[in-house]
Amino acid sequence: MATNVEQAYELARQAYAQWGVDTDAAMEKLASIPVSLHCWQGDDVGGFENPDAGLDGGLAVTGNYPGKARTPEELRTDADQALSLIPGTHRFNLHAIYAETGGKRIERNELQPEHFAGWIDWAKNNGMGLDFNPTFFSHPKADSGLTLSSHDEGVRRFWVEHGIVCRMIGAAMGKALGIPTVTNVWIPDGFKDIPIDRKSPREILKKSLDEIFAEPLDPRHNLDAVESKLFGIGAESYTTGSHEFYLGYAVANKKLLCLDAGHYHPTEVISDKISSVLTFVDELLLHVSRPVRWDSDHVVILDDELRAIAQQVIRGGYIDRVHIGLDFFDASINRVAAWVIGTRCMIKALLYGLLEPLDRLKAAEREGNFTERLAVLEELKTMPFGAVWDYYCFTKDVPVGMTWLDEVKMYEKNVLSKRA
Ligand code: RNT
Ligand code: ZN
Repeated sequence: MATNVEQAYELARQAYAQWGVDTDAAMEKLASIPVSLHCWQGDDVGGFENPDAGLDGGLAVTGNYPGKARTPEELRTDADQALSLIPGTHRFNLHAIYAETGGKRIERNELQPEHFAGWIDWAKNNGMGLDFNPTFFSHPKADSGLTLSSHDEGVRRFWVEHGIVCRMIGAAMGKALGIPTVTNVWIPDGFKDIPIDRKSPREILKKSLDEIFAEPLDPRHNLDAVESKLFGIGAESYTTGSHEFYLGYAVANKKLLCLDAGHYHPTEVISDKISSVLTFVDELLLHVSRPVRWDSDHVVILDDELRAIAQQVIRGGYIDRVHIGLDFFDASINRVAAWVIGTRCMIKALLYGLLEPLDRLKAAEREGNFTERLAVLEELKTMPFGAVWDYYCFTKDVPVGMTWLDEVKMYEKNVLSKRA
């Protein structure tokens, strides 16, 4: 006896087939697209370097939902719980402050691959790739607000060394796992008030990046990305690493550009930037986030922009050139649920994009038939997309529909609530 999910899927399959869309092929493609889950949703960007260090760098996590992970083991267990509720095989994105140093204080410019051995083993057991980020914030040497763009040579050098060791760690991860790690540089550098000199911090940043990237690394192990930003809290007037700065840097130096959905003016969207940037850079990293009025890093939901991002990746045939990562942190709700909701939404958006009758839409547009283009796009919105999504979850052995929340609630009762 076919289950309801299977029956609903069969009807949906037929409905999409009438549009010339092969739902089975779409699901097969979907299963090949990894989404990189960011470790920092699990503990409010805390890390394990110093439990008392507050978050800074212009970032803010609000909320104090109980049960946040306090150790690497807890964070991995929480991530395992989330991953068990997300269809497909994905990736995990770490920050340098998530190093495991066995209680010893290891300065950030002295971190080694061995400090991430626990993560590498865990990723290997899960069949997942890892991504990585040097941490240029929540550290006394970042207190001035400037790191790689600092005029203070001691400070600058420290952070250059941090960038260098992090690339080596990224490459070690990629080598151990047999799949490249994307190591992404984001720095908080900027000024609260209007600077006199907008020029020299950028010249210094360029020099620092050149030093960090001086050693060529095998792209089968490590890929370098650079992430721009418009502003941060306390750095509202100037950001050294602006969009133009890093776009130029990525083009000139063959680096990946990271587009974070929250890092532009409120009416700018990264869905429109993907095809522009990919005309000039080989590969992109996405930090899929949800800015609400500012770079608030809300949990990703299935909104218009999320679908537009996925559509652009798929319509452009860019799946092999775009690394999809998530970047949000909400401490006001169950953190495991936040991962599950955001990641499932990202996957849903990709599926939605894969279920478009692309040839027909492209043809209509080329013929100037904008009536048909609009009509088709609107009809698609009420197609039985949910039945395909449910069936995808069913075939991937993860909960269909809301039942995943029951598992999170149980996990909260049995595990999270016991963390004092
Ligand atoms: C900050 C950037 C950056 C961070 C993470 C923690 O605005 O988006 O990607 O969110 O590195
Ligand atoms: Zn980001």
